[in-house]
Amino acid sequence: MSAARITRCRACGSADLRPFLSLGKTPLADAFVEPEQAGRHDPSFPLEVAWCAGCTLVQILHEIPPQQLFVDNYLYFSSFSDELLAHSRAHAEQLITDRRLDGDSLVVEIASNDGYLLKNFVEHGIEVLGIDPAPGQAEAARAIGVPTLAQFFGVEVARGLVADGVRADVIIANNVMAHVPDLRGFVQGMALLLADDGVVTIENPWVRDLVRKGEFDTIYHEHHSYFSCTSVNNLMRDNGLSLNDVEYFPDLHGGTLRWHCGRRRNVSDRVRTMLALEADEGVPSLEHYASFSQRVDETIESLLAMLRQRRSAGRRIAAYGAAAKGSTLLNTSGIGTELIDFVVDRNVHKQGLLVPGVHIPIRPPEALLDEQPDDVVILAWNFAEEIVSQQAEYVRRGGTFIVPIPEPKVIT
Ligand code: JHZ
Repeated sequence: MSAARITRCRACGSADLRPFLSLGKTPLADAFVEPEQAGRHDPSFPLEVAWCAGCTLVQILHEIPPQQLFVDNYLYFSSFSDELLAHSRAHAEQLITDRRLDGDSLVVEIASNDGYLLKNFVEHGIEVLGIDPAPGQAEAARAIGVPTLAQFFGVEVARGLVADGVRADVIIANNVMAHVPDLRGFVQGMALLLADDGVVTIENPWVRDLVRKGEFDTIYHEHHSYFSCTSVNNLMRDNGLSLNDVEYFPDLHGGTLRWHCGRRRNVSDRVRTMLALEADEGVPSLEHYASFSQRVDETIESLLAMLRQRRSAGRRIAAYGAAAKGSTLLNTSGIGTELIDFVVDRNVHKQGLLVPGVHIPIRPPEALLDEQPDDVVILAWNFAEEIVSQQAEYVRRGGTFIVPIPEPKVIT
């Protein structure tokens, strides 16, 4: 298995890509390892990030075939976070009201995972179609009544659906656009599938917050692109959609934007304000990213110093959340079982396996009360509040939670 290095921007085709950060070589963040393979050295691939002078899109340069990322090695199930489920329900209810959806409407979700979002429309008698190539997740979605096409979405799939007479009133693409190597085909496919007066809503972490809050661990091979409002505006305009509205969710996945797009141009003041804010802060420029590499080094050094100091004082350390970002943090920092005994995670599909690269064992959350480690590093820091409230008993018994990002900090 090898990673191909791209030479042209995946959004605008420019050959002027300027690298600004290298995270070395890391294993695939969701390629969890069977305990029998503990002795092996996992394949790892360069993780290098660049800015495009043509359209300002931030992107990684090495591409792993999507089949390996999302079919062969993908145990992420969306339904393990109550906060994400609540956010998704609110999103569905807002769409039902704003778009006056009813039994004659069709909602398509790309990367519908285990049906965590579409199930809300099904409850209201609205027709849905999920599209997701991950076999276990597609199966779980079907089992709860969400019809799902187990495929990668792109212009070909859209053409096939349109040929069958399918047109979507709403297309939802949450946390998937970053995963797509052929961005233009992806957006053109959505433009094709969308009804004339339909809406596309797209959510993705905001690259402005990634930099501002030092969220370097969200950079891994699954995430080909890191979006700003400016780069999304360019991408939509060039591929048959118009960016018409934008919402900001500061706490979701470290800071998420929801872009509303349509076939017709109807641009809101919120879009103009957001584009102006990004221009003011310099988000579209290369200078914005110039000192990021140094910031990453500083975060890693202070996390290592903190954990080593606590470990040498005799404290036992565990971690919470076998998240993809956790794999990235541990591998880029070189933190293994010499510092962290085990990681806990609610996702039953990950329990019993080892974190890629560093091979720390993954156990159910109950292990925190069984073992009562002194410190727990929250690798899924985006859900820190939810996790700490679930683990009130661990804290009551004297346990300590640490968040690693933006700076390592004890929070309980
Ligand atoms: P979480 C995934 O990244 C993968 P990850 C993907 N590439 C992507 O883009 C983002 O999501 C959006 C567990 N957990 O969601 C569940 C508990 O155990 O931050 C997950 O394994 N108990 C598609 O993997 C992990 O933590 C809990 O109470 O970085 C969180 O992973 C909660 C809330 C979560 O995404």
